[in-house]
Amino acid sequence: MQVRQTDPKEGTSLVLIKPDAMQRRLAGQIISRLEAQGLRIVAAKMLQMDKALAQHHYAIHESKPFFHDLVAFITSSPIIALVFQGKNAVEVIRQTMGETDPAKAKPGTIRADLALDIQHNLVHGSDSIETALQEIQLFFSKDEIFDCGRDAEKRIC
Ligand code: IDP
Ligand code: MG
Repeated sequence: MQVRQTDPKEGTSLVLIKPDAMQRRLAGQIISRLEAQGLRIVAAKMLQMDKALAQHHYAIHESKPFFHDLVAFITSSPIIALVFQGKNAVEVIRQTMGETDPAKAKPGTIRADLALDIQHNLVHGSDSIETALQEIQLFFSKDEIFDCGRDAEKRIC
């Protein structure tokens, strides 16, 4: 059987469909917009983040004034965590999401088109290749990720 090789420029990134997106029935639309960029889902699960996971995931913001509210928001109801794979995945996802503050995000981005405010901005995407690897490990074990290179025979590529 022919095995397709993963493009060396292909990367992976963590995406979280945040509580506001779930409550507003926007999960499908957000996932569609990311798939439309040519990215593929290689891992997915629904979960409710607990305080410890939220504090770890957002540790970089620990000293920010919005940290407490952010942890309360992200743990407030279930989310969907996904790993997307594809060419320049981190950058493509960041561009598709738009800036953190929807008021500043470019038209056509998820946040500009659909988000309500800087906290309720619907979606998380890792901000660098290094961060992506750390964040993916926080949410998924290795055997939950259907990596394209490793699992080409499973025909998700
Ligand atoms: P990002 O999600 O675009 O990477 P970050 O600066 O990493 O943005 O902030 C993480 C999350 O914290 C944001 O997505 C948003 O939900 C929340 N957040 C960021 N800045 C503020 C703020 O000034 N007020 C309230 N919430 C904020
Ligand atoms: Mg960030």
